Amino acid sequence: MRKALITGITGQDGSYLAELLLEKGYEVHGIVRRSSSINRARIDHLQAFEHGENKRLWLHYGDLADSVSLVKLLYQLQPDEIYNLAAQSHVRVSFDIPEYTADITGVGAARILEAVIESGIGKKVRYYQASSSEMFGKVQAVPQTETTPFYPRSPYACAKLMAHWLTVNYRESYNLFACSGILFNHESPRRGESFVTRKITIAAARIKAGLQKDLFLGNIDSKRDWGYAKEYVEGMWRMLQQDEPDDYVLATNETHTIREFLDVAFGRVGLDWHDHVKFDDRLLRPAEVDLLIGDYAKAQAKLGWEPATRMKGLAELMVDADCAALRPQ
Ligand code: NAP
Ligand code: G4F
Repeated sequence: MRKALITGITGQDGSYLAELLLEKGYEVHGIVRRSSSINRARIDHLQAFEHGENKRLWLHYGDLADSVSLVKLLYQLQPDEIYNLAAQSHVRVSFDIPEYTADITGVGAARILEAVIESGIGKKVRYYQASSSEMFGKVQAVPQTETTPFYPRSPYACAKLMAHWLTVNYRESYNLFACSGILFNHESPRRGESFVTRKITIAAARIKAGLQKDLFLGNIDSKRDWGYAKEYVEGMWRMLQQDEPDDYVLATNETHTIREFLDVAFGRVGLDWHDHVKFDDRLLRPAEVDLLIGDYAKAQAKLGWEPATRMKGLAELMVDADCAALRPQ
């Protein structure tokens, strides 16, 4: 039975990836942070795998800030695959806590890569790094590919760039099977509530239900390449099943403004967003990423991966899920 370790298992992607790996018969281990309240809603439905004779899911306390716990865990578990998904993942927040973001999102990758070497599992393990289209920032080419130069526009993107290059560096220095997935925005009903898509779909559902009147947003002119998270975790897994480690873009090759997302989301519940959306300049960023659109040709050719869900279908399924969550059970 193959064994995988996921950092960030309680997050959007971690939960879908855990599901996928359990379906594929893996033994799955996840690192969770201690918090004052239990924070496992996204993986609660996997509890059946945590108990009984067929136990295949283990959660371990740990933190990307704590090197020793990482070395100990890797040494004890000897995983076949590691997916490093943990991060302070919010771009706007990274301007408020740049040092913390650099420590977890950037140096955190150094800690886990070094733990791979120190624990002696470097020869057999396969490592996935959750890199980001934010690294393209002020884009130097349209669409963006694996060879497009990076131009980060936030502390988050700078930290991700560090983690990306560390992944390449450890691959070249230690012959590690290490892949960097440069993923464009991917969303789902499990997306964190403070990211723009989910903020919009929750608001559309609540306004329709009469529970909320207005929605405050910042810059709604930026363009994003939005795909469906459930499909993107399949791409992560495929990267680690190749003969050689490499870096891949996962994207939809479509871009849309937030205004367009608003059209679909509010349209789904028969509302006009112009009647509800208000501008709040506190939601603007010191530097913005205006346009992202990814070319996934390499992933398609080498991994046989392609996205099935585009922005319209994605926005609709998210609104439907948020409406359903408001109905009495
Ligand atoms: P997410 O929902 O914000 O999940 C982040 C995960 O990291 C959570 O499980 C969180 O734990 C964990 N975490 C945060 N700080 C940690 C620490 N110090 N030690 C251990 N764990 C920590 O993010 P996501 O959307 O699933 O994204 C997964 C990864 O892909 C992230 O690295 C993100 O930056 C990257 N990425 C995301 C996208 C996207 O569009 N979603 C695109 C490109 C790259 P808690 O639950 O305890 O907070
Ligand atoms: O939803 P967002 O916060 O996502 P952003 O900044 O693109 O970052 C996400 O995708 C990255 C991949 O490119 C990931 F690496 C990263 O971890 C994260 O998952 O913002 C999208 C756009 C921005 O232009 C922002 O300025 O929406 C704009 N926006 C307008 N009003 C808002 C809001 N964003 C948020 N979060 N909240 C608003 O009220």
